[in-house]
Amino acid sequence: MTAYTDILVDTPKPGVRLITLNRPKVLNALRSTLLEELAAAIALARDDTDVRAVVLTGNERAFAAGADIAEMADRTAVEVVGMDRRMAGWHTLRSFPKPLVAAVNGFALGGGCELAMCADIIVAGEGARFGQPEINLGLIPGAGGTQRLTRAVGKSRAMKMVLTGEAIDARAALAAGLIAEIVPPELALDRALELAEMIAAKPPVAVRLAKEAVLKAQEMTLEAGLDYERKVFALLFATEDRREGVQAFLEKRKPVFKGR
Ligand code: DAK
Repeated sequence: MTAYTDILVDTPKPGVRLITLNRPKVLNALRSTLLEELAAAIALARDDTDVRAVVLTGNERAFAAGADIAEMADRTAVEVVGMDRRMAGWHTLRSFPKPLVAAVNGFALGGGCELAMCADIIVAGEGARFGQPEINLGLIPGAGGTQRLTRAVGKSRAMKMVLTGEAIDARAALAAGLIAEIVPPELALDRALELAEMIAAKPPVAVRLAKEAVLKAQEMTLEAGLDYERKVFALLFATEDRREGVQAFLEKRKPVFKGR
């Protein structure tokens, strides 16, 4: 397995890859090395047919407190415009085709909140805090915060977070639809792994297309989205796993999915 300095990579359950951000002393600040390692690990998970779902987590104090402010301090605008590798890393995360579940405890701020929002499902421990405090640094969110957060929680709540820099707690994040569940902090990772394991046991082609279809809902008109869904639905009738799923139901047995 590849050697990393800023992340830990593990396969705790069949089909489930776990990636842990591992810069605890600086609350998992997202320096370039970390983002590059994370993108590399995600790309490996994408290309490994044995990986059916990924869980991304931090530690009990922080999921990630944002970009590494010390690393950013002396950057010029020209350097930021030319950060193609960093942008490519974010793109790898955003376009990951398999289910990504985030287990968030503590701070998910700035780039950390944007990273959590790359996940398909966010499970938060009580005490988690989500925020976009870039305004306090004379910046705005730079990895999708103004766009993803607005789609997730609506204009008014997104405006409040982006313009004031104030974080919201897990309860408010749940009410706003930013996260899927709140659990006691010590159970956040277990619950995320449990969800990932459930998904990993489902037919992978249907899972992939289901993820794609739900994401389309954020980009397409309703009519175009419904049309897209109908075509994908019909396409799945061509898979062996669909036949197996239906057959297993009729025969009152557990299905054995093969990803075909
Ligand atoms: N960067 C670097 N170090 C950080 C950090 C960060 N974002 N956040 C915390 N740390 C470090 C602290 O400096 C401290 O280090 P030592 O002093 O012990 O050496 C250690 O972590 C513990 O932090 P605190 O002592 O501050 O702990 P507290 O509990 O008192 O406060 C806090 C926790 C999370 C409220 C506070 O640390 C804080 O406000 N942190 C900064 C949060 C923040 O402003 N985040 C947004 C950063 S800007 C881009 C895309 C995206 C971005 C940039 C570019 N491109 C595509 C180009 C994203 C930008 C951002 O995220």
